[in-house]
Amino acid sequence: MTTATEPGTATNSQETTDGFQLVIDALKLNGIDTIFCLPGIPITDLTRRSQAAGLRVLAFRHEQNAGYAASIAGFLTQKPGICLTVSAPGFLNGLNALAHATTNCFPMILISGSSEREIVDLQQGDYEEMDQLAIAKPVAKAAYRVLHAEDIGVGIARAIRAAVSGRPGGVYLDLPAKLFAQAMDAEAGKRSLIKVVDPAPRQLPAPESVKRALDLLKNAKRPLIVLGKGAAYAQVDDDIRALVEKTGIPYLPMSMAKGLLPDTHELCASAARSYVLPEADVVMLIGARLNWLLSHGKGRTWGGKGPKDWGGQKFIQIDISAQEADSNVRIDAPLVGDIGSCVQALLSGIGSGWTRPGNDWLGSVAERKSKNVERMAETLAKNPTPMNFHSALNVVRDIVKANPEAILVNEGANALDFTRSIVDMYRPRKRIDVGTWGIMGVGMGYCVAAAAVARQQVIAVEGDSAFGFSGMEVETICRYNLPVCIVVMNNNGVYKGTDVNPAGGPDVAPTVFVKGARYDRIIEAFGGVGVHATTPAELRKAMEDAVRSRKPTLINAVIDETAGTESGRITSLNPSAAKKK
Ligand code: ADP
Ligand code: TPW
Ligand code: MG
Repeated sequence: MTTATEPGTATNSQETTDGFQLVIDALKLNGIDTIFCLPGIPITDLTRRSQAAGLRVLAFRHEQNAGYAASIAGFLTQKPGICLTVSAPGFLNGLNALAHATTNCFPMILISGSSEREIVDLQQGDYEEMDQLAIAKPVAKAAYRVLHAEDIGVGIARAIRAAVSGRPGGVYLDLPAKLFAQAMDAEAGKRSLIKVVDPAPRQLPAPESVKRALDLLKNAKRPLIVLGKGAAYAQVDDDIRALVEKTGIPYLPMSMAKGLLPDTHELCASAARSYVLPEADVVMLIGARLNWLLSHGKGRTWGGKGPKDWGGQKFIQIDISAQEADSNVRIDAPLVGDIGSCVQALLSGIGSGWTRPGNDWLGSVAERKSKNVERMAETLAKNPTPMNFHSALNVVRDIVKANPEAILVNEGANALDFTRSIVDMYRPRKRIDVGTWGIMGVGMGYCVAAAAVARQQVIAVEGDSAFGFSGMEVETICRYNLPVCIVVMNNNGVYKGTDVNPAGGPDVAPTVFVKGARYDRIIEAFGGVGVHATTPAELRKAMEDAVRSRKPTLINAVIDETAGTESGRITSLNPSAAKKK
């Protein structure tokens, strides 16, 4: 065991501390109160002692789910979500979530125990040997390793600052097994810790950038605001609302920005998306990237003649990352800074003499909206047998409306796309979903984090395939008795349940699952409430009961297996065989 002593300290106290304790003390000192983990060598005692020290320690059945939970806790709280894993395989299981956090700009720290450095570096075959730091680097915003107990304070401080400052992201912290048992003088240990001052400092936009943006906006005939999940993350909800309402500019919320202003707001253009994107002449992006989710800012979606042609609109982009502008198309007015400061600067620049967009623009948007809303209402009113996505989601829509504080978790293909367009959100940061990568598997991890961190009722709408990626965490949800109501949209497979094996053999097609599976029985194994629902009425009753009782509930909602489409709304991204073209 190494004994670390503080250089230059003449009088040391009698008491000692160790690596385990210093990690816990450093986290607590920085306001971290929850750890998402899966115990084992060398971090088992770290999980035990963290719990003993008053941290909430939530243990999962697979590290990927603990990691996703940490990532979304970061999004919801602006504090880095902490995921704690064992070495090599545990680390790799958590790595997916670290990459996810970086991709989605969520602050998260993956802390992994690792094996003996000397053995790993000589590749002599240690228990769970792996050069974890090197593997984490390409997918992390930053990656650090701590070798000495007296550096734990610095290591945790750097990890926190890296995770939350500037564009948030995933940070890896490598803690070799030997570190935990290192003892050092308790007083010196205490002094070695750092309470991070102003971890995510405000970044003010330059006045000339603000003026450039305002000049563009003022001269716009058909302006549009796009709100992304960066705007939701920023927690400046009132200012964003004031900006929209003062300027009178229609806005389009990206999926996780839904509810930043209520989806029922008169300026919400969601129901007229395919009209406003090509028609707008100036588009202001607030915390949203022009990636695939926005068709890279060009092509037919934006009114371009060909699939890669620019549609002719000018862009203003508010983002904390100075590198983001021009990543896909020209940004005429980049506004670099934190969203709070940028929006405030715009608000004060607008002053009182602002002219709202003309009625020709607002009227056309409103007209398209009401037509589409009417059409949707007709579809939702139908009650087909078997139940389809629309008739089931009409129920979810009502339940969310009646419980606007509930957090909606959503993944799947059709189960995702239909929910996003049918279920209105009314409050900020209440919708969390597959995010930038469109990944399956975030579901149950997100449920645990949302229930534990936000302490709200959680409603999860899950494709049956999507649910399978993290389904075992239903036990975790029951173990912690979390108020989570999971609705599995069971259409017997990926996209739909109707594919047949083209070779005619005994194996079913790769997109098809066991027909008529009873997902509701899974939760019953752990003492939760399982419900098999084949009609909207049964689904409604089950959801109402779940929300009232706050008991862990899983509803197997039987959906017409022919109802979905291949890849949901992103069929066009699916490469089809050359002969089919
Ligand atoms: P969406 O998927 O909703 O379109 P993205 O994840 O593509 O959103 O974009 C989020 C953007 O928000 C990122 O470019 C990120 O740098 C930015 N961002 C995150 N937090 C802030 C903040 N506090 N201030 C400014 N920009 C932010
Ligand atoms: C980690 C590919 C995209 S959507 C999907 C898969 C497997 C499941 C769709 O079926 P589901 O929804 O959930 O039943 P529905 O309503 O359309 O039937 N692996 C990862 N991420 C992704 N996105 C995939 C695979 C995929
Ligand atoms: Mg399905």
